[in-house]
Amino acid sequence: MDCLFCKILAGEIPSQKVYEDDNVYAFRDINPQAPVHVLIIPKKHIANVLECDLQTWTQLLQAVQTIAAQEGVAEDGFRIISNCGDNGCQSVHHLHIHLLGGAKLRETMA
Ligand code: DGP
Repeated sequence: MDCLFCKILAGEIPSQKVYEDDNVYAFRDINPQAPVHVLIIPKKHIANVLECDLQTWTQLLQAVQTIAAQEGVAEDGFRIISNCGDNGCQSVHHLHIHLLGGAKLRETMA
């Protein structure tokens, strides 16, 4: 399967690791939209939100909590986004959560 994030998981493409456990990997976005911009992905290939099972969601959201604390954004706040499909402007078809923070974000989301 020709998946960019599977290649990052396999170490074929370098990434700046932020967090890893048995099921989840997180790394810095190559094109950061905020001082903290982390991508949180499941290690198993899941295309998008529509295909995600509850166990994986739980694992991803637990990682969000850990990473927010680790990155120092838990207290002041942050935003998580998962783009899905064409209208959602998903460009990489391996489920990922964007965690954005470290500054006041725009109030608009679309
Ligand atoms: P989305 O548009 O929601 O599918 O987000 C994909 C994100 O992936 C986008 O913010 C840029 C990021 N990205 C694309 N290629 C790479 C890469 O090779 N390395 C890293 N670290 N991030 C990447």
